[in-house]
Amino acid sequence: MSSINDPIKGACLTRRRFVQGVAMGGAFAGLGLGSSALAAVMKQQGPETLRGTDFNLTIGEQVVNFTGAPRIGTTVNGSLPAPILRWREGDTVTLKVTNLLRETSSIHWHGIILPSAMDGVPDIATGFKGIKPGETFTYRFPVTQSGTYWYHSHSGFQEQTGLYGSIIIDPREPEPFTYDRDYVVMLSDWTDEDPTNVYAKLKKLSHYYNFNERTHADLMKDIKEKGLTATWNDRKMWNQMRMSQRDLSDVTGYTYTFLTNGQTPAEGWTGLFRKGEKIRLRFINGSAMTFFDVRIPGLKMTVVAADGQHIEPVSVDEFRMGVAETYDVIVEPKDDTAYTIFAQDIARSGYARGTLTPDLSLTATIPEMDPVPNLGHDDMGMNMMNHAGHDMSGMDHSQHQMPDGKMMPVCRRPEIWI
Ligand SMILES: [Cu+2]
Repeated sequence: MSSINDPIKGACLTRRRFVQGVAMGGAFAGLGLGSSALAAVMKQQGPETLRGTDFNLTIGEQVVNFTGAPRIGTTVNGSLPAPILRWREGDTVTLKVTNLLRETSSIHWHGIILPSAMDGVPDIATGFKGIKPGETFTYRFPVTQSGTYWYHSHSGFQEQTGLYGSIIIDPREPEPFTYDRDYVVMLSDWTDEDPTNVYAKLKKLSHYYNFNERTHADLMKDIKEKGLTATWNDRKMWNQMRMSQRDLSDVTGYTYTFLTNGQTPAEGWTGLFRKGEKIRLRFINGSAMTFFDVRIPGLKMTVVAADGQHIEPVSVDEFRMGVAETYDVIVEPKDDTAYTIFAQDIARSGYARGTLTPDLSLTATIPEMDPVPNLGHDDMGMNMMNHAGHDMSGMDHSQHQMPDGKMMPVCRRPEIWI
């Protein structure tokens, strides 16, 4: 049932396809804005917010440039990340999704409770075979929940190449906390490489992007500190699993540029505030492969929701986000100071960065990355399902049936390359 092989066949983003994609990007010029102009708009503003009950979303290709080298990204309405969708609990939303790619596409509404036929995972959602090139699929479903969620392609490597966006659902009833303004902080990972190549390299050599494997010197140090028997037993367990304590990420900053709302660490994304305000930050890990450790030096974060669900508020200095998770936190800057939102990848190979500031002329220091952590055996626990229900083992768990007969979507994620 595992569909590990499908995405290779389905994606086929060959070099030639990229070249074709450039021509495709040119087609956007006909819409009034050249692709470079659109890219410039995106850089300044991040994704736009679409509100209401009726949405037209067009999946296409677009020239993007995150590293100095132009590449083709997968976009929605010319935007990477895709537009922020703002719904209202209790409404019925209609989303007409048109696929201008040359391959089948799909949009899966992550964490949204809906009828199976609307779930958007090809061959899993009832009767849904994906959206063929040139076709429009109309999703329509009642919005029965509130909170921070996201959506993404469930076809080929389109999520890795940019097809992901945020969903904010405003609640009918007041929430158990207040805030003055809110921002989406969408973290993601971009690679200039063709994801098909990244995948192929990992199939051949799973450590390809991991430069932090433990060395002989580490071994001698362990023996000195823990003694030979303890070290031996420890290593034996890792070796039996054919893993190591440094198996933090299969794909790292060696190929990835980590993005905050589509902005590179060099540019950074900026959110403005007024001193004394309570700011709700809606963190979403929309990456294909990356776990992030998130902190804002100088600010306590009060986590008020996880994966869209209210939780008993907890105040933290840092939290770890798995792929596809969302966390809502509230921060209250007391000074007219700029703060860095710092999201290091778990392997410390890079970071995503944003700034919260009362004044665009202020800058905040960017901290050094922390040392590479070693995993404990618990971190590699036999439960390979991450917090959001994403299967980290590459197996296919499709959907869960809810008590009322509705399907609670759980992503099948061939794009997680483990
Ligand atoms: Cu998902």
